[in-house]
Amino acid sequence: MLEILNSEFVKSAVNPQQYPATPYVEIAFAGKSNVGKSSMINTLLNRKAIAKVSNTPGKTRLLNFFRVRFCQKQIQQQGYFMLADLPGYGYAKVSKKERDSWHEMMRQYFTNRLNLGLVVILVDIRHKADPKDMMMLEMLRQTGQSFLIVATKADKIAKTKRDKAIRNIASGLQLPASYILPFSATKKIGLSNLLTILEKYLFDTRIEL
Ligand SMILES: Nc1nc2c(ncn2[C@@H]2O[C@H](COP(=O)(O)OP(=O)(O)OP(=O)(O)O)[C@@H](O)[C@H]2O)c(=O)[nH]1
Ligand SMILES: [Mg+2]
Repeated sequence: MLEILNSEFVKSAVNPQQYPATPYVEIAFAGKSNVGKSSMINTLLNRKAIAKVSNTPGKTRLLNFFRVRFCQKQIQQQGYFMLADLPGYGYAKVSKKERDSWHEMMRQYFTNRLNLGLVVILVDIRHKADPKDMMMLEMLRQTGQSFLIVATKADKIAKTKRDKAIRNIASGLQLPASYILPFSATKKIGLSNLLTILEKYLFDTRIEL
């Protein structure tokens, strides 16, 4: 079992020159504004507010980097990974100029962040696949990037409706339903599954411990 020991905010950045230099593999969280990226990071890291949560969509406009120390209990190994909270997309009220600069920021991140390992894409479990999420997936596929889809706010629909919601999202994104993990930051639904996936990822990619 993967256990998060502690985590610290490292810095915010826009340009590749500002990204923190690090030997550790990075896991990035991306998704539409307000989908729950920062909330999910706080839940994963077991912190109340290391990532800023807001009711105002589009609050996170920068790339925010964190360093996380973890432990794998059975084998008693400790290590670090980096975590990036990426700025949300799809918020209607931003100007074209802001949208273009977001796009450029993402393009640069995906092409220049050499330690980037896994991208977690968040979608709202209540909504069907959105063209902006498809665009994001396309950007990742073009660069051969590994990704995982998490359907957030699972507490907002009845448990009996979860499987169907996941299947709908999966067919919209043209992915198998097994690629999509239901999650809730408030009720901690899916947290242990997420930790298991991250553990498998971190150990399979043989990061330096
Ligand atoms: N019920 C419920 N609400 C959630 C959950 N996750 C996030 N929220 C709420 O959704 C709103 C947005 O959450 P954030 O975590 O700030 O979303 P974000 O994706 O980081 O948003 P931006 O930084 O603006 O892109 C907040 O009001 C959260 O409290 C969840 O799992 N369940
Ligand atoms: Mg945020």
